[in-house]
Amino acid sequence: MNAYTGSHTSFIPKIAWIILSTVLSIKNELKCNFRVISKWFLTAIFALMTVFPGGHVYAAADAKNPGAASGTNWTTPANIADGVNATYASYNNTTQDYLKVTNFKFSISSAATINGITVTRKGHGDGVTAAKRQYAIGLTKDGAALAGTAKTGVDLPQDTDDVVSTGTTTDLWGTTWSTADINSSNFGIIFYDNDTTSDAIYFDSVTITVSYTGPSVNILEVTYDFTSFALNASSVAVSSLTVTNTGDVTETFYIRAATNTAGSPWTVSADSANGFNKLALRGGFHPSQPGDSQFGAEDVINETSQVSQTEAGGGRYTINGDETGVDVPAGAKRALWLRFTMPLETSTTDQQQVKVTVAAQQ
Ligand SMILES: [Ca+2]
Ligand SMILES: [Ca+2]
Ligand SMILES: [Ca+2]
Repeated sequence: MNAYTGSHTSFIPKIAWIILSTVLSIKNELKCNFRVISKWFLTAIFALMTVFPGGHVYAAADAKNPGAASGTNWTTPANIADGVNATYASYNNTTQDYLKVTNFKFSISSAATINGITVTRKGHGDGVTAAKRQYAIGLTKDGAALAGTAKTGVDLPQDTDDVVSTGTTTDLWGTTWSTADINSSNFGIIFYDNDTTSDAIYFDSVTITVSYTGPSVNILEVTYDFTSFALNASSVAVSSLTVTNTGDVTETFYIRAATNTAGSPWTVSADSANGFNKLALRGGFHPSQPGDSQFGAEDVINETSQVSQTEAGGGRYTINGDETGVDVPAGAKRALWLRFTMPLETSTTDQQQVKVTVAAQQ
């Protein structure tokens, strides 16, 4: 087995996805045959908090040996933290003394929310029955006492190691965790014998996985409306949407859009071409209002969440690189400008809404 002894892994859904949705209301007024004059209004902002379950949940892994392991009546307790395969912290006693494994050196952003903790251990027992090989496991905040609820009756295999995880990405072990708790050198694991038999139990290594959702982004509420314009016409917003990184770490913004009217026949073009019942939307971060022609084809906002780029990196969602949604410092604001192109033709004169969503990735 090549597992790290006493190492830890911080395997993290690292993205704080706070979704900020701007609703563009589009009011169509039938003026003459085959021609629709439209107004679109930016009327409201909705702030929704969502964790994307799919392609935009990022994971990071970090593996280090913990700095400490100790336990009364445990034999060579530090062997669970030595990074050496098949060296064991073992216990062969009739009491339930703690093996305390700490100093995992997590450094999770203080803006994050801790969602779950998983412990993965490698070990075995000598006992000839399953009950004689069982142990209990819990977490500690102070390096000495259990925090929350220990899990008892966890099995070890006989004679030969296996690697087993306890806890889940949403299991908080019966208590709450601040990032300071997790980042503390006293955060760690407590093992103890599950019963009063003296059959030896052995632990070679252990890892901790902390799952969290991280820092936030916010969009400031603005209200504005646009002058009327016709089918197949384009218009650039007269004012910008302010997107603020309200987290405490550097973030990069993602943008997507979708029609937001129930039963709408309209769709958002995947590229920059409008069509029948198909609108086109582009966006760009810039300090001042861009001209219509300054939006490039790469600036299209469609139903797929796409990452901001630098000008050199492709130019998506930037006008000329003066302002971008890339590596936005904590607390910084960016001005997002939208360019809307009406469908070529439409089968509806009902008011339509388009929702623009901005998300952030650490
Ligand atoms: Ca070891
Ligand atoms: Ca026992
Ligand atoms: Ca661009």
